Amino acid sequence: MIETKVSRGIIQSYFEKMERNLNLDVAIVGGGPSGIVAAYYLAKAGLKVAIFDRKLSPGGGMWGGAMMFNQIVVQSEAMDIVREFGIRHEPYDEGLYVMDSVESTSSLLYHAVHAGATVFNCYSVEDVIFKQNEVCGVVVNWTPVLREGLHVDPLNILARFVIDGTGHDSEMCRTVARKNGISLLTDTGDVVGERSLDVSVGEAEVVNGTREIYPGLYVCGMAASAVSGTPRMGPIFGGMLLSGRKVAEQIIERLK
Ligand code: 48F
Repeated sequence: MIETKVSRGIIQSYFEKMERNLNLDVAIVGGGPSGIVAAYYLAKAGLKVAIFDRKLSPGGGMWGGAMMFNQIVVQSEAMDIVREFGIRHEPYDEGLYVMDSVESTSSLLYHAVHAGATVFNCYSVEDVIFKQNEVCGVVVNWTPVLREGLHVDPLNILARFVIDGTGHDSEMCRTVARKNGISLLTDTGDVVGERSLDVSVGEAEVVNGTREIYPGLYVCGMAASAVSGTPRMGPIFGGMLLSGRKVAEQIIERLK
């Protein structure tokens, strides 16, 4: 009966997909623009990479532009990435381009998945796997389980490297520091917390701050700003794209 076939098709293919991703090269926590760009370049380099995002629709803060005015701004330094993802754009002012935020977000996702990355939506990463003072995987649960406060254990996914792309809260960095009595590679040894807005400094620092913050744990995007205590930058997205590409390049180099 077609009714059973529909259900079986979903269940079989879903669990095959999940099983293929139990042992990753890179687990990316957070499918915001920086995490998606990282996934694209890592997958393009032939690495096994998955994004885990707690929302039904990954894409983070890119869908809504600013104040839900669905346009974004990207500066010329990052326009080669915009072109690589086939996002249509218009020059706006010196060194600045505007584009549709929905087209931009969906293009990032489309190309990351087509390059070979897997996206697991509705997954909340609630912890990391931590062995011999290294981060080596993620602990995942259904977002609705956590939202309902249900007492249900999570599942474990091993990864050679984990990227914290969780945005303003830098959740993975916070969790690793809080639970394991270790120091992150920051001024305080902990998450410093992002500073108030300064566009040019924030954009430069988010790229500078993209790095391995603890053995096995990298940061990109706003998580990189928040962990190091550098300014937020608002709805200009070049820094996010450049940070995503930089973290991918660092890991690709490491795994050579
Ligand atoms: O915040 P977010 O868009 O990440 P980003 O790549 O980009 C920041 C910009 O959108 C914007 C900005 C630009 O100038 O300032 O804010 O740094 O997306 C983060 C994603 O991580 C998911 C969350 O649902 C969002 O889609 N996320 C956060 N914590 C978890 C998580 C978690 N513990 N488990 C799974 N997903």
